[in-house]
Amino acid sequence: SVVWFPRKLSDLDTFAEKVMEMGEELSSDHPGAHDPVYRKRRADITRVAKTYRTGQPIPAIEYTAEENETWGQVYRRLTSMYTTHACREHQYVFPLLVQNCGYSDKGIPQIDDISRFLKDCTGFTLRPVMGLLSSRDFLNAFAFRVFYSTQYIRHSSKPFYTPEPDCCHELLGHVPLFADPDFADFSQEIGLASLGASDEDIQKLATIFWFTVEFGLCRQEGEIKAYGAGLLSSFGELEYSLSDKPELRPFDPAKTAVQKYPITEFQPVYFVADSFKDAQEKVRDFAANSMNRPFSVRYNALTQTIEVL
Ligand code: H2B
Ligand code: FE
Repeated sequence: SVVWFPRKLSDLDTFAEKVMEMGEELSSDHPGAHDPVYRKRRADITRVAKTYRTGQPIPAIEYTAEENETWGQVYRRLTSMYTTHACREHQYVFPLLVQNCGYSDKGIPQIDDISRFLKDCTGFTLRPVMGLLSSRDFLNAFAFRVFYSTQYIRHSSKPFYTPEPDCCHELLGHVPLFADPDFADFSQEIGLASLGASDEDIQKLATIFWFTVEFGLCRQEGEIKAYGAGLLSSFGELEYSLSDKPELRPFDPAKTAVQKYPITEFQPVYFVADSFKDAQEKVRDFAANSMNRPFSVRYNALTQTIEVL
C-alpha cells in the first residue's frame, strides 16, 4: 500500500497548520522564548497561515518598526556579500525583487507580492506556514512548485541568529532562486520524487534537499559560488563556505543522500553542483533507479494535478 500524497493543489490546504513543533510554542533556547510580546506577535502572524486556503491572496502583515529594523540589519549585512559570494542566478534576480516586490533595507516585503512575481517567472507560488512541517509534507509541496514560507521574523535581540526558518531566511535565501527556471525545475524534481515515497526514501530526499537547496555550492566560470538558502541567509556561514576550511565534494545523489550533517554548526562538508540542469537530471535518475516506488508521477501544469503512471 502506498502512502497518501497530494494529487491537486488544494490538497495542500491541510498542511500549513500541521507543524512539527507546535506553531505557537518556542523551544526554551529560542531567543524569543521568554519574551511575551514576541510570543504574542508570533501567534498573531501564524494565524494567517492557519486559515489560508488555495487561491486566496495572502493577507499582508503590518510589520512593526522593530521588526523592520531587524530585517534592515540582516538585509544590509547580506546584500554586501552577494556580489562576491552568491551564484549568478541569485545576483540576476535580486534587483528584480527590488524593482517588483519592494525589497529594500527599509522593511520586510509582503509574501503575496513575491508570490505573484514568482508565479510570472517560473510558476512558483508561496503559501504561509506556521512553522516547521514534516519533511514529507514540505517536500511534497515542491511537486506543485509551492514553497511554504514563514512570515514572522527572528527575535530582535539576536539579529544575526535564528534556530529556525524566518522571513529573512525565506525571502533573502530561498526566494531569488525560485525565480530561476532551471532551479525551479530542479527543486520540483525533488518534490515529484517525494510523492508516495517510503519513509526511508523521504529521509534520503530530505538530505539531498539539505545539501542542495539549503547548503548547496556550485561551480561557475571556474569559481565556487553559493546557491543554498542556508548560506545566502547567514553571513558567517556564507564566508566560511567559500573559504579553504570545509571539504567540497561533487554532488552525487546516491552519496549525498547518506551523508551525515550537523544542524547547529557550520557544515564540515558541502556538495558542489555543475549546474541546476545537471543536478536535476541526477536527481531524476536517482528517483527512477535508486528509490523503491512502484509507480512514477508527472505534473500536469494546466490542471495543477499529479498524474500517476
Ligand atoms: N518546514 C518549513 N516550514 N520550512 C522549512 O524550511 C523546512 C520545513 N525544511 N520542514 C524541511 C523540513 C527540511 O529540513 C527537510 C526537507 O527536512
Ligand atoms: Fe530553508
